[in-house]
Amino acid sequence: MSTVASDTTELTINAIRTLSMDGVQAANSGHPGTPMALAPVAYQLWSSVLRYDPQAPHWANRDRYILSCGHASMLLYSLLHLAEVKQVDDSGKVTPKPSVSLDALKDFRQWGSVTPGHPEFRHTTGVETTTGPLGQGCGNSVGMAIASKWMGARYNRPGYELFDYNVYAQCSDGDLMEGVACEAASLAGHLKLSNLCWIYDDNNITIEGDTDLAFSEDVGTRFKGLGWNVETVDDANDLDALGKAYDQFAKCNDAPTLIIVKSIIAWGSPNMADTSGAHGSPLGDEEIRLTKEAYNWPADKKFYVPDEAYESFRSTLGERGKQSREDWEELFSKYSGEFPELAAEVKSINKGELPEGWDADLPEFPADAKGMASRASGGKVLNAFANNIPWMLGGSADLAPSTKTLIDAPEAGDFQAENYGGRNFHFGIREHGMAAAVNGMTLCGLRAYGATFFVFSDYLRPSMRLSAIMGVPAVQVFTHDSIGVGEDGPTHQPVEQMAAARAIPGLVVIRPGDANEVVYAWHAALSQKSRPSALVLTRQNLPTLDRTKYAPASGAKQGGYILADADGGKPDVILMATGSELSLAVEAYEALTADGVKARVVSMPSFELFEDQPEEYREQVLPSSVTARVGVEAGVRQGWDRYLGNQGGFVGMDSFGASAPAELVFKEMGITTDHVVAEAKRVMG
Ligand SMILES: Cc1ncc(C[n+]2csc(CCOP(=O)(O)OP(=O)(O)O)c2C)c(N)n1
Ligand SMILES: [Mg+2]
Repeated sequence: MSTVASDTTELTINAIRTLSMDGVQAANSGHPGTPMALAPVAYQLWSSVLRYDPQAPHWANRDRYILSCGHASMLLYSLLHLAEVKQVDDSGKVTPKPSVSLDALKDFRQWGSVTPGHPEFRHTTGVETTTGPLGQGCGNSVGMAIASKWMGARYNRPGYELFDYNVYAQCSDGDLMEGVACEAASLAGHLKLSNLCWIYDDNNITIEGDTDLAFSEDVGTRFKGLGWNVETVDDANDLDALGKAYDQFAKCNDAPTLIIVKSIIAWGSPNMADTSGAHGSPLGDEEIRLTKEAYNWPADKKFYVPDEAYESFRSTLGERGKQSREDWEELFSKYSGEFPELAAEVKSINKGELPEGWDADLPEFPADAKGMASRASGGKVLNAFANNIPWMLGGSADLAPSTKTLIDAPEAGDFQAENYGGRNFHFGIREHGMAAAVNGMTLCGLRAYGATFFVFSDYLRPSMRLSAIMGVPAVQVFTHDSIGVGEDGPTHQPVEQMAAARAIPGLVVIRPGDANEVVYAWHAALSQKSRPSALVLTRQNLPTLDRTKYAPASGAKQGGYILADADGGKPDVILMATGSELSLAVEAYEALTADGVKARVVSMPSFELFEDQPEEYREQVLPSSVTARVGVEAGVRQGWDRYLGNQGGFVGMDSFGASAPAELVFKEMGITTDHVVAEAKRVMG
C-alpha cells in the first residue's frame, strides 16, 4: 500500500478485497484476483472522482462507471455494497433497500440473486450495462460518452450545464485484444470524446498465462495512434499516481483518455506458489486466511465490513454525489421555468418515453405496381418519425447512401467533434463498434439506430444479442436483405441471417412486405420499451400493394395478418410470406383463386410480434384445421416449421446465392410465383 494511504483508506480498499475473496469462495466459482488487484484503482476513482449519488442511482447527469472486464464482477458488487447504493424499483422509484446487500454478496452467482456471475443491466441497480463478453463494455462506453456530448449540445444553455457526465470503463487485456474495443476506440478518438476514460488493467496475464503468449503490441502507442491521450500508472497501489492520472483525464479536453495501470494480479498470500487460482477459481480457505492476516484483517471472519469502510464512501462519494445531484435538480427546476419544452424532452428521455404525437402524420404510400424498395420507404418513414422525435438519431457503418438512413432535415447535421448536436452518425466501417455504441446511447435514453447490410449483421451480432439480454430498445436497420441483392453475389446475399436473427430471444425482427408495412415496422420498433428490433429491408423495388383490394397494412402491427382471403374466409391452403416474397405469395394467390382454389395469404413480417398476440387471434389467422400451408421467404427454412407443421411446404433457400441480376437469381433458386403455386397444390394433396 502506498504511503499516502490513510488507515481508513487502506481499510476500505481491503474491505473491497476481502469481500471479493469471500464472495468468490462462497460461490466456489468466479475470479477473485482482478477485483483484489483493482481495489485501489476503483477506490481512488469512486472516492475522489466519480460524480455519483448512491441515493439516486438513476440521476441523469451521473458519471457512468462500467466494468468492461465483467469477470471481475465482485469488484463492482463490493463497490455498490460499500457505497450503499440504493435499489431502484421497476417503476424507477428509489427504495430504501440496498442495491447489493451483504446477503446478496454471500449469494454471489446463485439463482435469483442480484449478484450474477457477470454484471447484468436492469438486474442490479448501479450496473450501467451488461458486461462479460470482453470488449463490449468498452464499446458501450463510447455510446454513453456520445450520449453525454449530444445531450449537452442539445440541452445545455448558458448558465445551465445540465449534461456533462463522464464515462469510465475499467478494462483488461482481454478487452483490449478484442476487435470491438478497437473499433470503438478508433471512433472515440476520431470524435475526440474527452469525457471518456478507459482504465486498463495492464497485468500481463490472461487465462492461458502470460500475455507474452499472444499480446505483445505496445498498447499505449496504439492508442496514441487512435488519437487518445495516454497516461501511465506504474503501480495499481499508488493512489497518488492514480489521482494524478485521473486529474490528467479531467484536464484533457480534446481526446479520450486511456490510463494504463500496471498491476499484479492477486492470488492470495505472497507465498502462494500456484497463480492459476487467480483466474476463474476461488483462493481456498487457507489462502484467504493467510491473506487476511497479511491485511491485518480478522482472519476467521467472513464478509466482515468495518463501519469505517461504509463511512469512508459516505463522506466522499456520497456527500459529493448528493451535493452535485441536488445542485443539478435545483438547476433543472430553474431550467424548466425558462425552457419548458426542452425540459419536457429531458424528462421524457429519462423516463424512456416518446414525445406526445410521436406517431401522428404517418406517411401513406399509394398503390403502385412498380413500387419502391423497402430501404427507400424505410428512409422516408425514418425521417417522418425522426421529425417527431428529436432524440431519435443514428447512422450507418459507411453505407448511408445504400441503407437510406440519413435524417435529411438540414438542421439534423452530422455528429462530429465540431458538432456534438448532430443526429447523423458516421460510424465508419465498424459494424460491431457501431452496435455496441448504439447500445450505450440507448442505455442513456436516446432512441438510437445503426444500419448496415443484413449480411453484415453477423459482424455485430454479439452486441445485438446483448441489447436483447439487457432489454433495451436499440434498433438496427438491415438493408440488402436477400439474394435480391443480385450482382454482388453470395458474400453479400443473406441466406441464414433471418433465422439467426429470429434465434435471439427477445429481438423483434421485422421484414415488412411493402412500403405501407414499413410504416408499421418502424412504428413497432419505436414502440418497444424493453426489446431491441431489427428491421430487414430490400435493395430492390417491391410493389406497393393496393390496400383497397387487400387488408390494411396496420395489420402488420400484429406481426402477421390476413392480407387476402378465400371467399367466405374458409381457405384450403394458406400462403405465408415476408418481405419481398409477399408479392410472390399475392401473385400465387391470384393464380390459385383464378384456378378455383380457396387460398389465403398471411403477411408475416414479424414472428415475434405475432407471438405477442392472444391465442384466439393467432388461431384466426392460422386456423389449426388448415394444415396445407406454404411459407415463402428468400432465406433458410429454419424457424418456419412452427407455422408450417409437418405437412407444410417452403419456398426459400437451402444454399448460398450467386452473382447475377436479382431476377435471374430468384428464378434459378426457384423462388417464383409458379413454384409457390406448385407447392400450394402439392401440400393440398
Ligand atoms: C469475448 C470473450 N471471450 C472470452 C471470454 C472468456 N474470458 C473471461 S476472462 C478472460 C481473459 C482474462 O484475461 P484478462 O482480460 O486480461 O483479465 P484478467 O484475468 O487479467 O482480469 C477470458 C478469455 C470472455 N469473457 N469474453
Ligand atoms: Mg489481464
